[in-house]
Amino acid sequence: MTDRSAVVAALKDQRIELPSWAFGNSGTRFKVFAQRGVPRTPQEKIADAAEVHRFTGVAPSVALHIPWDRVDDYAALAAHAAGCGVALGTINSNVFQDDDYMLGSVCNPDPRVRRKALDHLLACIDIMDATGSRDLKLWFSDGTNYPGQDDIRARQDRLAEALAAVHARLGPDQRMLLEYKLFEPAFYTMDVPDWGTAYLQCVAAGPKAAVVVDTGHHAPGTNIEFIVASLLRAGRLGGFDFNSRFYADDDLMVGSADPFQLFRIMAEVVGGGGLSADLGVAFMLDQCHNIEPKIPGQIRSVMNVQEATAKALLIDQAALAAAQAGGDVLGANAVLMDAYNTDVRPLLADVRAEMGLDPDPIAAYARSGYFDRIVAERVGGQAAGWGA
Ligand code: LRH
Ligand code: MN
Repeated sequence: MTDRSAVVAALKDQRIELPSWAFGNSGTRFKVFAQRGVPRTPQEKIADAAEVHRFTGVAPSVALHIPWDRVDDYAALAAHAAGCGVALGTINSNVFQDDDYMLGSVCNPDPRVRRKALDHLLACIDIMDATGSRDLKLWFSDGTNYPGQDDIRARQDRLAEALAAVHARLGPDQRMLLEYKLFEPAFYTMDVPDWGTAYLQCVAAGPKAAVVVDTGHHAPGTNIEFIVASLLRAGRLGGFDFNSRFYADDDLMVGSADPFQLFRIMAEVVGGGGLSADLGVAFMLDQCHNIEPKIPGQIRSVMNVQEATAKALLIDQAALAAAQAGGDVLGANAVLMDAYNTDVRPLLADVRAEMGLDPDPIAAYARSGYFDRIVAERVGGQAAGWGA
């Protein structure tokens, strides 16, 4: 049987990074619904993220998105975060919201535009130097809408050129994480549409480049855990942008649409040793709480990852290996399903209690009065959003 103390230790050591943009207003092309108490500044977003960490104990860092989180003094912002009890994490570049990028950023046919995009990516590394962040996350909206619009191979060459320049600028302990996405905003080709393209470009860029798996960026029916197992095996799984979806890039709460898929993904992470810090897999949330309250939405999302992880840690690996080796199809499947069908909420409540936390983070947050306080304080100013 699985060693409970090892499971508890792994759950206490779990680290889930929160996206600053999840605390701002977000929506769809149809409507962005403004919510009360929404932060107006990066400092307020970080304070809200710190509340999630206060009640879950496993979300000690916040990813920033530039320019949404642009400030004059990033070292001061890092000090502010430390004062709130969290650290600044992954720096997300943004070369998808400028008119110049209509035909692409680093893949644009126009060298002037490519230079502009590359300068932004390099500026993000300057920010990492100031915040002490390890990872630069690169997602490109680059692509084409019609066959023939541009040369697919030439765009790959342009991308490789930019990634090589970024890789060369990285410091010794810094990494670049390349995120792929099947479609949107481009609808014929995306220049980084899938894990294979991301992997090829990372290998070409160098050893500090790894792939990010955003769970909302695949064609329906894609076996994401197979991709996870393959990237882990190749030593190029840089991290996850966790969310879930029923149809496209819905950015819903991770595990809410398909908790069994999240379990299968975490089963491959656990099986491949991806929970150990030295593999450096970054577990990040990338979500939008369009209609639900944002801080409780993030708390629930962290809990969903914890539950999937706990179930994956409870897989009886020895029994699984024996059944697999013996060709015992039903037996092997049953081992996994036993773990998945285990109610891990009591175990996680115990883990929280052992961490000095309330066993029920959602209820504890509701009782804290934090929401009423920020609603009262955050009057005036411009609520944060995607600035699109
Ligand atoms: C693109 C994406 C990317 C972010 C953005 C907020 O769809 O997943 O990770 O930059 O969402
Ligand atoms: Mn993402």
